[in-house]
Amino acid sequence: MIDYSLYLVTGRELLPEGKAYCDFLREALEGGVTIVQVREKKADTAEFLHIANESKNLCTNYGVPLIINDRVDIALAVDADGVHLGQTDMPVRVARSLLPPGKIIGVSCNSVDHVKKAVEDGADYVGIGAVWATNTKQLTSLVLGVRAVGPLLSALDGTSVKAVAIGGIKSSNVLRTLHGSVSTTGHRLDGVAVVSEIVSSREPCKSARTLKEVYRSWSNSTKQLGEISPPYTTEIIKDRVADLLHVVKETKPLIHQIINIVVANQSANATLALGASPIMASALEEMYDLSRVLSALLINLGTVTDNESMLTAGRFANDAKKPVVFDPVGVGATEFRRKVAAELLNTWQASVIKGNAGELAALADSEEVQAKGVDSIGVGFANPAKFVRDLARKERCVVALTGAIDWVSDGTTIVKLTNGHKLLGDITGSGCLVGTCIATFCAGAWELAKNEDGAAKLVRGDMLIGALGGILALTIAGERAAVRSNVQGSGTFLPALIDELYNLTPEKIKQDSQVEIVTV
Ligand code: 3NM
Ligand code: MG
Repeated sequence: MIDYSLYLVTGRELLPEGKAYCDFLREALEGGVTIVQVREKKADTAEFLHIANESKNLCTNYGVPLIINDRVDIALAVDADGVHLGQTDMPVRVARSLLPPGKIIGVSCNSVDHVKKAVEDGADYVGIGAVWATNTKQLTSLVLGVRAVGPLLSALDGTSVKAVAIGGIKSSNVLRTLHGSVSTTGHRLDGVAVVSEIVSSREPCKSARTLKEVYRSWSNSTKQLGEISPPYTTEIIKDRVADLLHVVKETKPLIHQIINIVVANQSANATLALGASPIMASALEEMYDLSRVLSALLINLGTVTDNESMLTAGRFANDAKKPVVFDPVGVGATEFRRKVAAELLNTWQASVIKGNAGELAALADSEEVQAKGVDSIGVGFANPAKFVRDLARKERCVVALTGAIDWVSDGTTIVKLTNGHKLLGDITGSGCLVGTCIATFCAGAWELAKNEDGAAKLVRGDMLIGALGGILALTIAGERAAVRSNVQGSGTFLPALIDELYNLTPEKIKQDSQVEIVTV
């Protein structure tokens, strides 16, 4: 059995000034790399052979398999454990016929067709990339992005072919890479392959250790989002949501919101009304400092002018294992918004994605529901329960589909919520207010869980309960506001809504919540 978990690919040109190759490789092996590929793009045959021999000796000392990039003859000459082949290198079948039995053959893949072909041809593993942008290699195809790895892994279902991801993997994104690179069938990566993060490091041993530790805690974690959901009942949901309101009032969490100008004021007021503390900040320079003190981050795509801040804030929040709530307002409206949303979701892991049918259809590339500007048109999805569950599995987070009926799923449990009032649709920004309320309840969930061990998780806290809490708070407040005798229409409804959020109690939530757990 080969351990693919930390796959080092060499690149001598990236060694720090003055670092000898053999010293670097020894330190990397000491740090725990589990398999080594010698990749020499410029060396002539004699030099390649020399480096391969040196590598073979070191790897043998550490009991680590050695793979040779591209050159079957070099692999044979040094009795390496296998070869790695690119799409334009020697075909797998030919390499197999030249190598002794039992040697490893790996293939670089960046499409489902590549993976299918590699399986057919009898490859032992595939390298899927590039998952992130990289300067180490001139790429011949577009960067895949973490969210595109899942379908390639699905193509390995039912086979014994292993998979590693490659391209731009660093200690800062390795957990995001592992968490995001899972197929909807639950197929995960067997490892990560890196060049520069280890080769360019002044301390290759330490760099390798860090990566390996993240892999280890991730692979040991049994509770992966969308795979095992705690056993929820409607009573448990109501109790926990009610508890979260209490936690919010007790802890007054800071909710950092990058939000649009249309709704900024009412969103800040809604946050305060629930007992939390809003900060509406979007300057790039302050994203790091805020990430240290916030309890949840809301990123609302309403007026897309701060994309750099959105990218950066989400990364910092992921680093700190804090909730990131993404509201892709009007994402289907323009090509630009689609592009920005894809870039954001490929960069950080959202904890909750919240949207109306048109927005979520656009994110999921579904033609089933159309949108006009920021509004959804038509009757919605034929099977909304299945839609949210599948999108949650695909995006690896909680998905909340809002509308007359709200649907929420973590990929396993699916919850249907029927609270609400027509007047919520008659004011601007009620959807954005839901996002704000979700971020506030997710902050409560984070406060509850912040001291738990979350090494293998991207976020601490129960984000399903957070999402449900935010929706229930706003829709229950909406119902209560609408029946107030002084509410004449949408103008008087908005301040009444803020009042009802202000006066909301855990008891009211328990009493009014209309929660149903559904199956598909
Ligand atoms: N193959 P770094 S990307 C060797 O996409 C290689 O197949 C890739 O280097 C592929 O870890 C890549 O420094 C370079 O980004 C990866
Ligand atoms: Mg090659």
